[in-house]
Amino acid sequence: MAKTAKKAAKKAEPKKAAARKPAAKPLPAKKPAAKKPAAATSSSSGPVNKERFTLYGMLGSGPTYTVGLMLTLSKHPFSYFHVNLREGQHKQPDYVVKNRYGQVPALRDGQVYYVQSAAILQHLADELRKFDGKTDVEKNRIREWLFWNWDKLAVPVFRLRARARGLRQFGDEVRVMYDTEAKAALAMLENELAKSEWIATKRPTIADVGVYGVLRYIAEANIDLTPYPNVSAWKKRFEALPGFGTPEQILPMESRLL
Ligand SMILES: N[C@@H](CCC(=O)N[C@@H](CS)C(=O)NCC(=O)O)C(=O)O
Repeated sequence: MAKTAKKAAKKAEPKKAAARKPAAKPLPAKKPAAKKPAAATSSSSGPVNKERFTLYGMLGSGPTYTVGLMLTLSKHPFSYFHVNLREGQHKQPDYVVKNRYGQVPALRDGQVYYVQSAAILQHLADELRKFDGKTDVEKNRIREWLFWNWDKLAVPVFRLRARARGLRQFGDEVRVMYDTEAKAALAMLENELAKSEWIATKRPTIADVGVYGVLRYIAEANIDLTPYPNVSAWKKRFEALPGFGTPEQILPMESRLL
């Protein structure tokens, strides 16, 4: 591991020592070890704690971008730890304790690591009260779209993109299958966006963030959005949201500690 990355890893680690202190030890003047860190309680109305979040990921990763985008749109600063997938850092024991699936992204919030970008979006929306649903019906609709995104859209788009970048090899038959699946998902989305400006509610939510995190890469999957004018218009609307940034603007090439 490079020197800067080692330093970054050390700083990004939550302070485990305090949490491991035996509860029975008499320390009346100090806070109880198990207390939730103040960092984990800040919300949209509370003070911003810039040490609260560390995002583990890499620049080329769509799911990492999705999480970085959500934090940026929510105007919440975060530290960033670059995970070197080429060197297999995501399969090393010190990373697998953060993400049991051996994938990026992972998000540290206080002392807890969250994984799976859709689940991370949900956690951030609940905690920061941004881009969230305001009623149970809205929350459920948002969840529905997040599941749909990974079920129907993300997999074919990311597989096609990986093939185009030489990261995955499969033949033309499989390529056509993914292309057909991606276009069927786009047609569905096109139809929905004829009825509403945003995907799940009348406001932008994490459903939009999750879907944008895939459609950002649609051209790299060699799919033209021209036949989907509602999707194209929604994409432009999303890019005009305050705080929006491209992957290159949001994710650094190297670790960055706040
Ligand atoms: N469903 C996961 C997908 C994460 C994922 O596919 N990450 C890729 C990078 S974009 C990865 O870590 N690949 C390495 C591997 O799966 O071994 C999420 O949304 O977080």
